[in-house]
Amino acid sequence: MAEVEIFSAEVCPYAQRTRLMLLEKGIEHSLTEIDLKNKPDWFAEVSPYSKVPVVRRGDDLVWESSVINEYLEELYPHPPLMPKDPGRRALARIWIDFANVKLLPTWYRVFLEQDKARRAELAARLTEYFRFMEFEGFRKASQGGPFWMGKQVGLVDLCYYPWFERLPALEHYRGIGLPEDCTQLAAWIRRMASRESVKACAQDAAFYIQGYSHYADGTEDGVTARDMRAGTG
Ligand SMILES: N[C@@H](CCC(=O)N[C@@H](CS)C(=O)NCC(=O)O)C(=O)O
Repeated sequence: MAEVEIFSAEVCPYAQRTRLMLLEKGIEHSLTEIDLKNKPDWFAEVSPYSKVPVVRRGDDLVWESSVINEYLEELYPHPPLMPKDPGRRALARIWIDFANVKLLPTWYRVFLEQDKARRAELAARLTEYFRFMEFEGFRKASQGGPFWMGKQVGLVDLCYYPWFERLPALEHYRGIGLPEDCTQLAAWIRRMASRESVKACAQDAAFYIQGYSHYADGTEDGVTARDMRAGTG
C-alpha cells in the first residue's frame, strides 16, 4: 500500500497542482477519484471543506492544495521545489498567494458572472493580472531562468500551470486569452506542457470546454462555485 493517498478529481485544477507535485517528486501514491457531482458519504470524513484535493499519510490528513504541496515539500525534500534562500522562499509564497487570493477568484467570477457589464470589468481585471504576472512576476522572479523561480521547476510553476492548461475554455466562453505582450508566460506554458509530469495528467481543450459549461451558463452549484460567488473561495 502506498504511503501517500490523494483524493482527487480529474476536472480539478487544484487537485492537479498536487498530482503534479507527486509526479515531479516521484512520490509513490494511490489515487482515489471523487465524483464531485455525486460525492460518496464517507468523503465528509476526509474532506472538511468537501473539496479535493486531500492527502492522507499515516495519521495526517491534509487539505488545501497550497498547504498540501508545502507539506509534501517538507516530507520529500528531493528534488527541491522551493528556493533555499529565505527571501526567495518568501517571494515564491507571495506568488502562490497572488494566485489564490487575486487571480483565481477573478478567473472563476469571470465564468460565473452573467451580467455583461460586470463581466467586462472582471475580464479587464483578469487581463491586468496576466500582465502583472508577466512583468512584475515571471520576468523578475525567474532572473532569466525558464521557470518562475529560476533554473528549476518549482512550487510556483505547479501552482499556476493547471489554469493555463484550461485557457482554451476561457477563450471559448469569454473570449479572453493571454495578452500578446505576455511572451514569457506564453513560452513558459509551452515549456510546462512538454514536461512528463504535465503530460501524465493533461486533458485536451474539448474536455475543459465541456467541464466549464455549467460555470459559463451560471448553473454550477458546487461548493467551489458557491464559495467564489460569496467571495469566500
Ligand atoms: N482552496 C482549495 C480549492 C479546492 C477546490 O475548490 N476544489 C474543487 C474542485 S476544482 C472541489 O472539490 N469542489 C467541490 C465542489 O465543487 O462541490 C484548494 O486549494 O485545494
